[in-house]
Amino acid sequence: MRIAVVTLFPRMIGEALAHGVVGRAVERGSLIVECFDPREHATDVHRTVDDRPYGGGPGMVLKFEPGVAAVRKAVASFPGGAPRVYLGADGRRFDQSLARQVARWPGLVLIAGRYEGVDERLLESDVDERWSIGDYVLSGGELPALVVIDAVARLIPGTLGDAESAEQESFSDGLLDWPHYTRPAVVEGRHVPPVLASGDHAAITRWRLREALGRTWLRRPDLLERRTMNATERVLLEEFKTERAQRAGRNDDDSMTRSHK
Ligand code: 4FL
Repeated sequence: MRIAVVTLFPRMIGEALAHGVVGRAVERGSLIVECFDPREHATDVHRTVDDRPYGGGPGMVLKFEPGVAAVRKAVASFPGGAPRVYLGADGRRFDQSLARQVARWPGLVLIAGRYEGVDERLLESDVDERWSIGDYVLSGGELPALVVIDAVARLIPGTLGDAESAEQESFSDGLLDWPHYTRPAVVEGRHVPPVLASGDHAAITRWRLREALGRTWLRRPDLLERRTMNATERVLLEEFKTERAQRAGRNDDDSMTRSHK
């Protein structure tokens, strides 16, 4: 897959994609990311890309001409063109289901704006979609573009190893992850759950699914509501709730609560 990024800070993009799982996908060529910098399309001696907003106020606005030139050059770099997506707080929420769709597209142009803004006429004339990664104010669209690229890259064949890819498709889809542990077996009096060292793989699988269901129920009930549980899952979640209630009961009338008062 190939992704073009229109950005005033191309080094931010290149550096961030040079590491880890995504870095290997780039090295291998299964992911190609190319930046298009509006500054290269500035026509004056100062290479001006922004200007003061009409109507006054603080901040600068990305000028139409260098911005549009960069977007059009990015689009032209795809044989059949590509969808143009602007990253902005007013966009459609980018989530895992959108990431799955995008992973099947051959190409994509991501346009990173600046906090102060981009001339609206560029967004009207040269943008197909607006995506937001969440409700917070950032100084630019580069980090959101990187978030989109990372999430999509993990889903294209050849990025993850076979084991990791299989896991992604697994039963725990749509749930929060289960807890993870590594050696040593005890740290500061905290023990690894014994089942994980039992060698009973069926029991380990059940425990992981129970924990994933339980955590999702506790921390992100909205995710559970969007997902239908099968019979096994309903049983495991009930087990989680029962164990949790028993633990809370035990902790009520002894040391835990009183000793900390
Ligand atoms: C983009 C915030 C996407 C959230 C400022 C410029 C943003 C953003 N999702 N804030 N771009």
